[in-house]
Amino acid sequence: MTKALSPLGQKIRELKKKRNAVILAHNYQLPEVQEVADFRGDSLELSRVAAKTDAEVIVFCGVYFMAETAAILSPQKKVIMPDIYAGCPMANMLKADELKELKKGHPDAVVLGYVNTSAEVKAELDYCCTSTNAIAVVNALRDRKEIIFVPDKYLADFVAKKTGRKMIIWDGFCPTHIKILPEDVKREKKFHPFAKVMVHPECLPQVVSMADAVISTSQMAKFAKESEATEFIVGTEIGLVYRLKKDNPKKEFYPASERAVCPNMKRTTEEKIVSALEEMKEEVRVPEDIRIRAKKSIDRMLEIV
Ligand code: CIZ
Ligand code: SF4
Repeated sequence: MTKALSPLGQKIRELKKKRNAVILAHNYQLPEVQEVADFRGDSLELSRVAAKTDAEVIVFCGVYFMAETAAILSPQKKVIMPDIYAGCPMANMLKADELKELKKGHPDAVVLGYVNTSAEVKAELDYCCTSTNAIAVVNALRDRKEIIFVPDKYLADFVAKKTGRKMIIWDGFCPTHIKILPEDVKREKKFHPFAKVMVHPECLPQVVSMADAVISTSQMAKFAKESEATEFIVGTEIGLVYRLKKDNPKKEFYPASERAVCPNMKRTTEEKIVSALEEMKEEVRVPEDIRIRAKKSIDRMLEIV
C-alpha cells in the first residue's frame, strides 16, 4: 500500500526519480525524515544498502561519519548529506594524530575502533566494529596480547566485562546517551513493571547494569519484534522509538529518558533533503588513499562477523 505523502514528500519523490537517488535514514532521524526514506537502519546496515543499490546518488540522513562510511564502501557513487554540519561529538573526540600517538606507546597492540570515527581514524585501525558486533570482534582477537579500543569508553567497558579482556581505551563518550540516568530507568520500571529494558552500550555502566538487553539499535528493532514481551523501555536516542512503534503497532515503547535527543541527528529536515536533491550537495568525499586503508578495517570486521 502506498501511503499519501506530504507535499514535501511528493516533491522529494519526484526529485529522487530525476536524480536516480536513494534516501537512507539512520534510526535516530526525525519521524518525517524516516517517513520519506527508502531505508532505515544503523550506520553499517545503511552503508551496506548504499553499496548494493543501483542508484547513483545516496542521500544520507545521519551524521558525517556515517555518510563517510557509505562513501568508503561506495566510491563510484555520489554521497550527499542534507546537512553537512551534522557531526558526531563522540567521533570528534578522537583525531587521527591522537590515535597515532596512542599506537606509538603500544606498538604490539591490535587497534580496534568503533564505527563512530572519522575516515582518517578508520585508516589507522586494524579492525572496525559496531555496537552489534564489538563483542564478537574482541573474542576473535583472543590470541592478541594487547587491544586498543577507541573512542567510546562506555562501549569499551561493556565489551571488556562481556569478554573478560582488559583493553587500552580512549576517553570518548556519547553526550546524548549519558543523559540517560539510572533514576530514569528506575522510574520507568516503576511505571511499567512488565516492560523489558533495552539499553544501548553507549549508556553509562550504571544504566547498562539495569538492562535486560544491552544491544545496538538494529538489535533493538529485532528484539522488539521477536520478543514475547509487549512493553519495552528504550534506553537510546529517542528517534528509535518512532521506528519501533511503527514496526510493532501492537506493542508499547517508552523512552527511558526524553532528554536523550541527539541534536546533530535532528539537523536533517525534509526541506534540506529537497535542497540537497535540487543542488546535489553537499557531497561527502574521502581521499582515495585514506578510503582504501579505512575500507580494510571494515573488510576485516566483515570477515569475522
Ligand atoms: O552504528 C550506529 O548506527 C550507531 C551509532 C548506533 C546503533 O547502535 O545503531
Ligand atoms: Fe554521536 Fe551520540 Fe549522536 Fe550517535 S547519538 S551521532 S554517538 S552524539
